Amino acid sequence: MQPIDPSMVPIPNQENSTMTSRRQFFRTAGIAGGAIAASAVSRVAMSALPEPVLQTKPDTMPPLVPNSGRPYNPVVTLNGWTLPWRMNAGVKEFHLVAEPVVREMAPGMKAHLWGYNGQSPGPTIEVVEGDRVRIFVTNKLPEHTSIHWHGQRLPNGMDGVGGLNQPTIQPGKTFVYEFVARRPGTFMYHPHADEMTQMAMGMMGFWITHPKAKHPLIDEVDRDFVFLLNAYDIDPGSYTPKIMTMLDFNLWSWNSRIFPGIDSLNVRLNDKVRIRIGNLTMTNHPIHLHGHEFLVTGTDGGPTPKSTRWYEVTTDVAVGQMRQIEFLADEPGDWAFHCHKSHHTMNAMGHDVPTMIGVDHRKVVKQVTGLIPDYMVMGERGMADMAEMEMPLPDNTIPMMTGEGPFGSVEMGGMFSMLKVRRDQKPGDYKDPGWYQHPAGTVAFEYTGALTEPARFKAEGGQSMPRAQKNAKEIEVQVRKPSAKSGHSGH
Ligand SMILES: [Cu+2]
Repeated sequence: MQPIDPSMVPIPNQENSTMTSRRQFFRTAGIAGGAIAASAVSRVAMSALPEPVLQTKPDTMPPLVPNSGRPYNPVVTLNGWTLPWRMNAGVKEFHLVAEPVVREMAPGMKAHLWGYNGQSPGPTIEVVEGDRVRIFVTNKLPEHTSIHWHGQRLPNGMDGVGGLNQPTIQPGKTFVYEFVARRPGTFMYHPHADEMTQMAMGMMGFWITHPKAKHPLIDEVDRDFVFLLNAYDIDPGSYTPKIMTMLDFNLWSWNSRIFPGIDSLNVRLNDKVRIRIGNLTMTNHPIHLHGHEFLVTGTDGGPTPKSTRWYEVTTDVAVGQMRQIEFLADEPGDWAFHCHKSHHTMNAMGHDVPTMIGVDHRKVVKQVTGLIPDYMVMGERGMADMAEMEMPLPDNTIPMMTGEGPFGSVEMGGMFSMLKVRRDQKPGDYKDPGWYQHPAGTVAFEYTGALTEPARFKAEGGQSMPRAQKNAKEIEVQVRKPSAKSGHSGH
């Protein structure tokens, strides 16, 4: 992605058409109706646009410690970043640029997406409860857009539904959104114009409003991570998502990254950790953490009342929802952290393949090889072979089950990462500490002693419930997926 040429960004004082659309916007959005004083409007019109900040790398950037405005403990966006702002007469000004981007989803695989400021998802926006926020949105897409500030309390004309709350932002135009961040919490932003296309193309981002003072329901934490659940349908070997797909996506991602491209969440032993997860896919995701129990301390509606919290290891994040979980990271190790739908921890090509477990292919293979010399049977012993087989892949895709761990292939993909808990991870250090060094005698190992007969044979006669002596006909059920076409559209 090339950095934006600032001269391409329309500046209100120089471009009449932008002024026109802006005047029209304020009229239509009903700001004159009392949401913002007239003086504020003219101040916006007078000010130049803040220079847009771009990010070209998909790395997890360190937290952006606020250097102006009220202090807070910043979040870390997984494989993402926080958008810097400028203070203008007490108003926090941000500049989002909606534009086509190239996102590396994992090393070896790039996708042509739409996003904001060089990446998909867009940068995280962080403000403090009570802040007046002004967001300039420049549209560099080939079609109109808008931004909806999912979950916020704001004047109706700032809610961003194209056609309902405002005219859409035409290509080349810049609109201004301005409101006070009224309640603390976790929010998302995404277009509300040609949503099906624009969300399938990766347009979305996170918004955090930190509490202005100590809040009875919002604890202070040592590490605060955020990421969005998103999904794409990109055929192996191609670059652009299929936007008409309703449910059968083949790339299940966190912040438009797939395992092994998703960074681990690296924390210090006994850190209090918060993770905020937003779902902008078309299905729910039961997010599961190994080795620890967590509390759901917040939703997109705000912090949860203490009486509603109980310990869990999996929490479902439904479509359009946000869940905020908190736990004490008091078990050292590399703990898996993933969506529990097994098809969502798999990359492209894990779909529409008939089940072949137990099928003897030898005769078939012999015949097919005569016609197709490279023919290969998939999944005769289960699908784990897929992680290791050396089948030539098309360009720009990665194996459906992959990722090297310290003991071999992890056989995962998609929505999978790790929580790495280390005694010597320094406060504020988010670097990957490498693989966990297990203390001697704490790793599962192969039993090499003598094998005994299974105990159930001996127990057969001694059941408390007598077995029915029916002369039942034995039935063996053979399960095979009906056809590749009928698929599994329900997951
Ligand atoms: Cu999932």
